Amino acid sequence: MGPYYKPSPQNEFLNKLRSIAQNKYSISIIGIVITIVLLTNFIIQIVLGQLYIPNFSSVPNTDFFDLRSFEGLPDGWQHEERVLFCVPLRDAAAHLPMFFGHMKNLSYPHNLIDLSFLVSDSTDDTMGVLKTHLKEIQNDPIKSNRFGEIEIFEKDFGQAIGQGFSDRHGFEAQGPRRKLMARARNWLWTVSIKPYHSWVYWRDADVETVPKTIIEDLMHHGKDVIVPNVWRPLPDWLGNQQPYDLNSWQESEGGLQLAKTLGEDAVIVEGYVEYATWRPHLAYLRDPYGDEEVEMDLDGIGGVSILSRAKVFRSGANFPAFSFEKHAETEAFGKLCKRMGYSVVGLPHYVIWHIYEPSSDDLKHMEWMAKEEARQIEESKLKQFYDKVWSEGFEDVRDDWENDRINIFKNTDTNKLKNVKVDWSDSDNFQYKPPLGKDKDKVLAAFDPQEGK
Ligand SMILES: Nc1nc2c(ncn2[C@@H]2O[C@H](COP(=O)(O)OP(=O)(O)O)[C@@H](O)[C@H]2O)c(=O)[nH]1
Ligand SMILES: [Mg+2]
Repeated sequence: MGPYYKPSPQNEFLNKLRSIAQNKYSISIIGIVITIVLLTNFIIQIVLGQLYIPNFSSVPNTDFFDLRSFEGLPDGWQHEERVLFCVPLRDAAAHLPMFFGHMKNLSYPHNLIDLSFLVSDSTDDTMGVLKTHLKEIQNDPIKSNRFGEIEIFEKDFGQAIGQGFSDRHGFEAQGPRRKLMARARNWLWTVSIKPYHSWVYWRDADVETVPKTIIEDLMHHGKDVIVPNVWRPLPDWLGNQQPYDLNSWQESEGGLQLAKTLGEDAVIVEGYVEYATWRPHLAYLRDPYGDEEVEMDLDGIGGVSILSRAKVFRSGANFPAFSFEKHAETEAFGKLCKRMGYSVVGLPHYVIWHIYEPSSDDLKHMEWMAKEEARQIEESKLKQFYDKVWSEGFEDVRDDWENDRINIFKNTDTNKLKNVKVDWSDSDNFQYKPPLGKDKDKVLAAFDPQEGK
């Protein structure tokens, strides 16, 4: 047995120090490890954009939205991004069956599309027809055909201009009409946009032909605001097809000069001779064989089919219902977005087709064509009748006479058959004997056979 060892107070103190030092060492190692783990986690969260998410599930009637999650990705459909689909409607009952035909075919996941309609100043049954179609599509046995949330708004703005083609497209009507449409559009998106919408898509009801992939086709360009080219079919007698939407254009020197000459409240409307701006129009740059992916920077845009990131609206863009840079509505929206630093783009070779509606002149011409056709039918009937009367009342002997004539003349007209030659050689020896008796005063006619040779 070894000697009993009683640690001295001095030794005890040293031992304590030693063990604390050992513990501290391990504590600091643990501390470093924890710090590294936390830091790594923090960095990963920053990179993935997932910082702290507060949980409000315990607070009744409370929703939390991290708005960074709804920025609008080029492949939004892969990220469950929701699209607010806005449709302004006025006297559109006749177009709705066609419109819903397109809606059924849309390839963007329907459950991610929220529909929003604004019905204004309609004299037809737009609301009733809308309801019928919505009822049908939302009760589709195939659930994937049904859309997300649907909202319908009704508000009249007192639109005084008729909804006929020539009423709407007359030059004088443009300013007031465009301002009023701008108000309608603003009412529509402001009441319907939700924090969870990443995109806003605007579509007119009267589009005749459009790819079912339209939303993805526009979205994958990853632009803040983007429009397709819009044309319309025409009847043969008008040349088959024509650019429709002249509101999508690039600013030009001519346009800027014109704007300077106009009053503060003036609204330039593109595509009218009254306002010659010489701007390049998206519509006219179409090449039917061109690459559909080609982009063109735009300043003004048309409203037939616009895809826009929702943040564009959230950050304050709208459809000016007043003169903004001498424009209003969608053209001014394009200009405003450009001013706000957003990308505004059009696709010259990617085309959708607006319906053909005859103008008043077209209608007049069509009326004339219909009358002309009826007249020609009547005329041909009359001709048939007279032909019949003629053939029955008179015997047509023209063919017989032709044959007779040949037969008669082949025996009488011998000129061609026989070459008549007169022998004048003995004429010089001709002895003239003056007549006698009652003819004695007669004289020979002065005739010289050589004369006129
Ligand atoms: N809410 C509302 N919608 C309208 C009004 N005017 C037209 N629309 C709708 O807006 C879209 C575009 O209108 P449209 O007359 O076809 O324009 P255009 O093709 O440029 O002449 C269509 O879906 C119309 O039904 C209006 O005053 N109020
Ligand atoms: Mg239209």
